[in-house]
Amino acid sequence: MDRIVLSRGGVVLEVSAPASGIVRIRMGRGKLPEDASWAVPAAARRARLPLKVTRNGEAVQVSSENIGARIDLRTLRTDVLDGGGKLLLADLAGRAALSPQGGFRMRGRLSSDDHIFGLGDKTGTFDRKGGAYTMWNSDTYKFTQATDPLYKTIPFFMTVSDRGQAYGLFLDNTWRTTFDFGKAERGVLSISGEGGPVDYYVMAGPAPKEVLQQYAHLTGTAPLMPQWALGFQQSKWSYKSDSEVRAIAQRLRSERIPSDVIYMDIDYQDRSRPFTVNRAAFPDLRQLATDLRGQGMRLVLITDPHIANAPGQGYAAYDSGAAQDLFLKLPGGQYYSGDVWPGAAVFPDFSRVQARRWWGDLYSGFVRDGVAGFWNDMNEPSIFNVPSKTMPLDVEHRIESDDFAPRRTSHAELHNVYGQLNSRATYEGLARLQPDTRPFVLTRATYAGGQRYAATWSGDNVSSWQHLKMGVQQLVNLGLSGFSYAGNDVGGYAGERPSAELLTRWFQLGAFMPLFRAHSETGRPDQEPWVGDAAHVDIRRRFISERYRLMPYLYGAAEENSRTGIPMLRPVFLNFPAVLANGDRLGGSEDQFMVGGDLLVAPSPTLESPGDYKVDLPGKGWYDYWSGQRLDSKSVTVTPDLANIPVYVRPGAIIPKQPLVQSTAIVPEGRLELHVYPGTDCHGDIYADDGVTMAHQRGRFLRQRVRCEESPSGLKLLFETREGSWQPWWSGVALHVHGWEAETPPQAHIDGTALAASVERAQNAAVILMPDIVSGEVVINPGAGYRASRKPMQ
Ligand code: NBV
Repeated sequence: MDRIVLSRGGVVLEVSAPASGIVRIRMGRGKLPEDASWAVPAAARRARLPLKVTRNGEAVQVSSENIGARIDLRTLRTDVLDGGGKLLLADLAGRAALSPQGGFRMRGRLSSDDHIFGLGDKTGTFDRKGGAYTMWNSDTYKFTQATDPLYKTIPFFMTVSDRGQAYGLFLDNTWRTTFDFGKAERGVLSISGEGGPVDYYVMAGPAPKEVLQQYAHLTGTAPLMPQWALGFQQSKWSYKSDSEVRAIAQRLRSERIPSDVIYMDIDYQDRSRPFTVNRAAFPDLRQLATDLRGQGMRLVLITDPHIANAPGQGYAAYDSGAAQDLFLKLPGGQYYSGDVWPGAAVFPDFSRVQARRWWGDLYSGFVRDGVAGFWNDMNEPSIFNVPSKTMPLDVEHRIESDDFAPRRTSHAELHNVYGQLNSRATYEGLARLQPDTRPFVLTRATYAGGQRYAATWSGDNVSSWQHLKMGVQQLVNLGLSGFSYAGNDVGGYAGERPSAELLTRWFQLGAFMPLFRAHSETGRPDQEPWVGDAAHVDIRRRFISERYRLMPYLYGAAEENSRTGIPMLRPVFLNFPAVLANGDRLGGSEDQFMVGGDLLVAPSPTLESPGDYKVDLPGKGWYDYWSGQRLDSKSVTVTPDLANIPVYVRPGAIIPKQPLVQSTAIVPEGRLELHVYPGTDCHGDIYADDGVTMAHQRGRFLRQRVRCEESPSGLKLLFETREGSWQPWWSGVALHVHGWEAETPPQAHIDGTALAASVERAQNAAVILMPDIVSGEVVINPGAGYRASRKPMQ
C-alpha cells in the first residue's frame, strides 16, 4: 500500500510518504483537494513510498521510511511520528479543521522547548515562537519590525528544540493564510485560511539541516547562479543616463572597489513602460552594455509586470499581449486596469503557460543587446491609489499550467504566487533565449519553490541600525525557507541618509551576504561606497575586496546550496545544533551568523553602541580570521572597532581563497590559496567552473576535497582525487597553515620533494608553495613552535 485514504463525516483524508522522512497529508470536504502545486513539482509530489499500516481499535498506525503517522478514525486527527514511532506533531483538530463554510483551522501542539524559524523574510522576532503571521504578498515600503504581511509567502517553518531536534511543516496553499505559533493559545500551533487546500507536508529531520534537505527535495533548490552575481552590485533608483551609468562604472574602477554589476531602475524606460528604453537618455544600450563588459561590469535592468494600458500606440508589449489575450480580466470580461508607474496598466496572467512564454520572449531585445540579468519588482502585484494596494480579488485567472486542471479562478488564489510565476516566466524565457547561459533574475515577491527561478531581496528597508540588524535575521530566516540567495539593500533604501558609520557597517556585513547589492531610493543623497571621508571608504573597500578574495569559498557554498538546499548564510545552530542548549540568544544565533560551514561572523548585538560584548563560540580552538591566531578560550570579549567585524574560523576548516581581482570577469593571476586551520574533522572543498555557462552540468567543473590530519610529528594534507574536467586558472597552490607561532618555517614535502616555505607573521601562518595537484599528499614537519590543535607538542 502506498497511501491511505479515510473518510469520516463527509471529510476525506489522505496520508502518503513521498520520500524518506516526509509525510504528506491532504484533507477535503467530500473529496480530496486537487493534486497540483506551484511549489512542489509533480515528480516529488506523486512519488509514494510503501506504507505499513496497522489497526489498533479506533486508531490506525502508518509507518514508512523514517516517518509515521497515527490516525484516530473517529476524529481523523493525524499525529505525525518519526521513524521510531516518537511523536513529532500532535494534531488537535482532525476533520474539525474544515469548516462547513469553506476555510480551515488546523491545530497542533507546540512543545515548550521548541524554537520556530522560517516563513521567509518576515520581521517580528527571529524566533517566531509566540508570534502570528499572515501570508499575503504586500508592497510594504519602509516596513518595520511590526509590519506583517510583507512581500513573500513561504508557508514553511521548522521547529528546533533546545536539544537541536527539528521537524518542518510546509502548507502548500497559495491563499491568504495565517500561522499562529502559540500567540492566541499558548502551546498551540494554529494554521488557518479562508480558502485553498489542506495539503501539507511534515518533514522529520531530525537535524535542522535534514529538514532543509527534505524541504529542498520537495520544492527544489536554486540553480547555481552565475559567479558575477556573487560580486558586488551597485544600484540606485535611478542612474538616469548613459553617461551617469558609465561614470558610476568608471568611479568603481578608479576607486579600486571591486564590482560586477550596475542596475538600471525604472527611469531608463520610455514613460515607465516595461520593455522600452528612453532613447534620449540611453541612445545605444548595446554599446553601453558592450563597453561596460569591457570593464568587467554587467548590466541588470528592471522589468515590472505592469504593462501600460496603451492600445493603438505602437507599444509592442501591450499589442502582442492583447493579440494573444494574455492579460487579466474582470468577471465582466473587460481588462482589469490598475494604476502603477506607466499610469493605467494591464497585467499578464502568469498562471498560463502561454503568457509566461510570451513574457519570456519580451526579453529577446535586451538579451541581444547584452544585458546580463533582470529584476522583477512590484510583483505582489503592487497597485497605486487603492486601499488594498493590489488588484481586486475577483480578477479572474485562467490557470493552464503544469498538472492543474485548466480552470478559472479568482485572484484570491493566485495573488500570493503571482510574483513567483512572474519570475518563473522571466527565468524560463532567459533559459530559452540563451540555453547555455545561467539566467539571473531578482524578484521581490515570491512563493515557496520560487528559489528555482530567482534570487530575492527584502524590499524597501530603512537606513537605520535596527534595519541593519533585522536585515541579517531576515536573510537567515530566508535561508531557512529555501531562499539562500538573498540580500538587503546595503545602506538602506528609504528614510534619513545613513551616517558614515552606519553605511560602513552595512558594507562590512553586506560583504558576507549571499546577494551583495547597494541600493537606495530616488531623491536621496548618494550612498555609493565612496561617499564620505577616506577612512570610511578604505574600510568599505577592504571588506568588498575581502569578499572577492573569498570568492572560491563563497562560490563553493553557493554550489553546495544548489545541490543540497543548505543555505550559504546560516544561523550558528544549523552547523552546531548543540549551541541552542546554551539558551543565551539562541546560542548566539540571533546576532551571529555563519557563512558556509566554517566562517562565523560576530557583529555586536547592539551595532551602534561602542560597548564591549561577548562572543560565545561553538567550541574551543577557533581561530581569528583576520589574524590567523588560534584562540584558547571558547568565549571572546570584543571591543567594537569600526574598522573591523570579528570573524572566526572553525578549527578543522580549509578555506580556498584567491588573489584580489576587480571583477569576477578577470581571471586571477597567481596561486589558489588554501587556508588551513588545523583541528578535528579537518577538510575543505575546492569548487570551480567557468562561472557563466551551463557546461558545469556537462562535467566541466572541478571539485576536490582536501583533508588534513594531525599527528604529533606534523600535519598531513591529503588532496583527494579531483572530479570533473574543468582546467583551473591556477597552476600552483599556496598553503597557509594558521595558528603558526614559530619564527621558523616548517619543512614540507610532496612525494619526497621539498617545498618552499616561509612564515607570515601578521597572519600567524606558515606559507608553503606547492604545485597544483589532482591528488596526493603534502607532509608538513613543523619543527619547533607548532602546536597541534589537540595536544600541545613539545
Ligand atoms: O523601481 C523603483 C523602486 C525600486 O527602486 C525599489 O527597490 C523597489 O522595492 N520600486 C520599489 C518601486 C517604488 C514604488 C513606490
